[in-house]
Amino acid sequence: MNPLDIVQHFRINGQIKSYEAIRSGHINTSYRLFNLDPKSDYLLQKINTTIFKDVDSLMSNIAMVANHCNSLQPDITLTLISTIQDNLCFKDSENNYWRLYKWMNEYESFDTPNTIAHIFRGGRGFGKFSKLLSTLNSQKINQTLPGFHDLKYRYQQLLNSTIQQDITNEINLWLAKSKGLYEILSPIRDAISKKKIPKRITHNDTKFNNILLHKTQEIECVVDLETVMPGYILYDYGDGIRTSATVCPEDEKVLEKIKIDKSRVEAFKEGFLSEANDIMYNTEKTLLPLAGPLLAYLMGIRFLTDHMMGDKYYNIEYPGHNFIRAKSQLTLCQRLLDYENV
Ligand code: GN1
Ligand code: MG
Repeated sequence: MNPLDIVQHFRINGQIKSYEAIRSGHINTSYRLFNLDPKSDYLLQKINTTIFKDVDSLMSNIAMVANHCNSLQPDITLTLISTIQDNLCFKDSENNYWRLYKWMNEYESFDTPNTIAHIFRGGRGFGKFSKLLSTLNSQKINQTLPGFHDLKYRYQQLLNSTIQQDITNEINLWLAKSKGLYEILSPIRDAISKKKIPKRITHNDTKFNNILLHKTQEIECVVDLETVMPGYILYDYGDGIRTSATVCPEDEKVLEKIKIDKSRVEAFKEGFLSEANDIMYNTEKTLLPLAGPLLAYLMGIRFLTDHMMGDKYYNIEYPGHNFIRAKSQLTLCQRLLDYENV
C-alpha cells in the first residue's frame, strides 16, 4: 500500500506531496510524509504485527502514555493523529495496521551520539520521561510483550534456538561466552525476584536514536513508545548506557574498536540522574553499574537467537548481520563489566 493513500484516512492538515522511507529502527516500517506546508510533516508507521499481535493493547498504551506525559510536559513525546473514523490506527485492505504522528520539526536524532553534551541531554530526556511515567496509573498499561527484558527467559530462548541446529565453531564460541556472562548478570534478576526494586512503567527501548534533540533549544523528545510496559528503571538507564558508552555502532564489526569512554558513561549518568534521582530508590542506584552490561547482554543474546532462528525477528541489512550485532553487543557487555569492575 502506498503511504500517500494511507495517510488520507487520517485527520491531517494540508496536502501531502511526497514521502521518504526512514531506515533506522529494526522493527517497524516508517516514512516521513512531506506536506506542502513544511511545518506540518508527518511520521507514518506500519506496525509490525508479527511482533505486536495485540494492536489494540499496543495503541492504547501509546496513546495513554503520550497523553499523560505531553499533558505534564508539552512535546516530551510525539503526538498521535487519529483516523477520520476516530481510531488510533488504520487497517488497510491487506490487513496492515498504520499509525500517524506529527513530525517534530527542528529536532535531530543520532544512532550513536557524537558529543558529550548530546549524551547528557539524552540521559536527561530519558530521566525526565521516567519521572513523568512515575505518576501514570500503571493499572491501565498492558504487558504487550511478556518477558521482554527477562534475563532468564531470553537465555532460555537462546538455548532453545540451539536445538537441532548445525552449530559452527564460531557460534559455539559465542554461546560459551553467553553462558559465562549469564551468572555475572544475575544480581538484577535476583533483586527483581526478591522484590528489592520496584516495578514501574518504563520505556524499555531507550537506545540513543529513540530520543530527539532539538537543534537550537535545550529540549528533548522521547520517541518509540511501543515497548512502554511494566518494567524496571534499570532497563531504561541500561539501554541508554549501552548506546552511549562507546563511539562504535551497535553492529561494529571490528571488536577491538569497542572501548568504553568514561566521559560518555558519566555524561549519560549525570543527565539521567539530574531528572530521575528523586524517584529512585537506593537499591536501584546501587545496581546502576550492572544495568548497561545487562542490556548489552540481552541485545547480544537476542541477536544471536535471531541469527540461529533464521533472522525472523529483526530487520537485517545483509546475511549474517544479526551475528555481527550479537558479537558486538556481547563484547560491549564484557567491556562494560570490565569498566565497572564487576
Ligand atoms: C528494536 O524498534 P527499535 O529498532 O527501536 C527492539 C529493541 C532492541 C533494539 C536493538 C520491539 O528496537 O528491543 O533494543 O531493536 N524492539 C523490539 O537495537 O524488539
Ligand atoms: Mg522500538
